[in-house]
Amino acid sequence: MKKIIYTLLFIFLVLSCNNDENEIIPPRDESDQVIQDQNDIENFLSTHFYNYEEFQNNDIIPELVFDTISGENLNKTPLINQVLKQTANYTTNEGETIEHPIYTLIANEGIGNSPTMADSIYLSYEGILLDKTLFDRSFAPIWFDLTTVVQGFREGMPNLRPGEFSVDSNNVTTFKNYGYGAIFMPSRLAYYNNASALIPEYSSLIFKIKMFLVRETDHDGDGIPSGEEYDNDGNGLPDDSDEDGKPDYLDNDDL
Ligand SMILES: [Ca+2]
Ligand SMILES: [Ca+2]
Ligand SMILES: [Ca+2]
Ligand SMILES: [Ca+2]
Repeated sequence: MKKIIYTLLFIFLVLSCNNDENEIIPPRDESDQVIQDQNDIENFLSTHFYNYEEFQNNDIIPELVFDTISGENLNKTPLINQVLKQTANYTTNEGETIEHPIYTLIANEGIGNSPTMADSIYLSYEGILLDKTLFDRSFAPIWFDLTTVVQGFREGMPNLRPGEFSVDSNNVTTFKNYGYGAIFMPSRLAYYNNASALIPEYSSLIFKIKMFLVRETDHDGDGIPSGEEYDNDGNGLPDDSDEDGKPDYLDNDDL
């Protein structure tokens, strides 16, 4: 009996030691990771192009496709010459603010007014890794409240513009002239060290987005659009002017 107890105790100790080891790996330093992510993204953008010729010569908006610049495609213009580069601030738990690049490709311009970072968008999306593995997609258009998505998605979205739609006699809705593009974001503006089944930790992500509609929001109903009170100091976090723990866009007595 004693032997069994000692054996169980030993197994318990081994298991708990292993758990400790798993728990003490701290996340990587954000300032180091962003350099690596920027290199990886810019390498992708320099070695790939998109089917821009199809977008130019087509009444119907084609699907956005990335391919490598090689062989018969050696003369194609690389994405790096076509994307818009901006920086977004990421604020760490310690309060340090670190600049992160976001790259946006606009393949089709769109016609409506761009959303703010806090609006709701009706869109289709496809998420891929830098090795072009698909990790997520919408099978039908979906409404997204931009305050609930990853920072890179939220901060890149105001570069795109929505389109227009018509409904035919069979109640089928058709969208046209919508904004279509892609956002390339470093891992800290996506899921960072939170790996999931299809997204390894520290993955930079690419989202292809068709922006169909934009709906302005006023989450707290105080008459101030959420976009105007979301992140005016630009630190990547929702502002909280009266420091009561409720961000301005959810606080109807903040001013
Ligand atoms: Ca408001
Ligand atoms: Ca802020
Ligand atoms: Ca507040
Ligand atoms: Ca408010």
